[in-house]
Amino acid sequence: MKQAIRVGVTGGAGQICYSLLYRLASGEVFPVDQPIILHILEIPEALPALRGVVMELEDCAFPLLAGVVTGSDPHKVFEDIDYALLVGAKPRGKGMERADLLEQNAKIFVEQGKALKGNHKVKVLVVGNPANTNALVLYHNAKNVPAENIRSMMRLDQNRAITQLAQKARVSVKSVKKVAIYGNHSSTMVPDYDNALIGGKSAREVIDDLDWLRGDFIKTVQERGAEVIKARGLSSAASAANAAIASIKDWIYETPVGDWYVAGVYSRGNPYHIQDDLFFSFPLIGGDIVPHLKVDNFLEHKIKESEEELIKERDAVRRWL
Ligand code: NAX
Repeated sequence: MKQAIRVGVTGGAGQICYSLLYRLASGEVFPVDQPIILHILEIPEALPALRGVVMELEDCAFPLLAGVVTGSDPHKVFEDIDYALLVGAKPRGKGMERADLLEQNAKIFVEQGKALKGNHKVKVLVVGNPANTNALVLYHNAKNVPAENIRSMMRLDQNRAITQLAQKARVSVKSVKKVAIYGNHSSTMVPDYDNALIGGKSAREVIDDLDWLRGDFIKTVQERGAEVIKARGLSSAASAANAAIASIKDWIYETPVGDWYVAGVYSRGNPYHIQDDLFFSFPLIGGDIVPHLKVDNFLEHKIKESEEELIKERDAVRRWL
């Protein structure tokens, strides 16, 4: 039997993990017959609920699940992990200012960064919001974890954009390729209609409705999370877990020819002159940012706005970097 890989997951008793953990344990992510050990971190108050989640994992009798480690101390739970899916975060409470949200989450990601210090092999996907800035805080505190081993999740935004384009063009999602999202995972994110392809042709030409592309398309993708909350009474969980699974697959398998994927990556030396020292979403092939893409002035302006928002977020957590 192959040696098990160790997958750290935080926020194990939360909504996203109620889908994510079972999909990881089912063996759908890693290459065939790869045993996995889950290392699940939760805050002390949520450990009893996590016990229930683990009981259900046991009751699935997943053949590839070789063990489950749980606890509240990241220094112990993260020991020797190969992957870290950092889902747990502090939600925005009633009346909480964005600066407080950034600060409270920064503290979490300082600690988790320190717990990963010196782990050269770990691949870290930050899901918990504000995901891009949490990833930046983590990077600055996880000494010796290479910048290219840390990403923030943007795949849900990409999937949302793919579906919107497919529905508008009345085609299958399979026909929609090269959808990029730039910037922050927030309401300033920028879905790119200029480089997307539908059935191999420019999405802009196929849809032939620039007002829709600049208006409803972008707005729907940016506000989809809030719409799900309105409809379901709870935030996106199954689709977020699905995007986390896809993000790991994007990372470890070859990018299909004729397509790309998106993730928030460390901006140092990027080909688009986005400021250094941010986690910024770009289209990627393999591990590399796709260079030389052109967008119209409308999108370019929006990308600048998202960059400015990330710079402000960085300013708010400066003392944790
Ligand atoms: P829940 O509130 O259901 O679960 C979060 C869990 O994290 C809770 O069980 C909580 O106890 C735990 N937690 C809090 N602090 C922790 C810490 N320091 N260590 C370990 N666990 C901790 O939220 P859920 O719906 O699961 O969403 C999780 C996070 O994902 C949120 O921050 C959410 O905003 C974010 N999202 C990010 C997305 C992205 O595309 N990047 C999309 C989906 C989602 O909104």
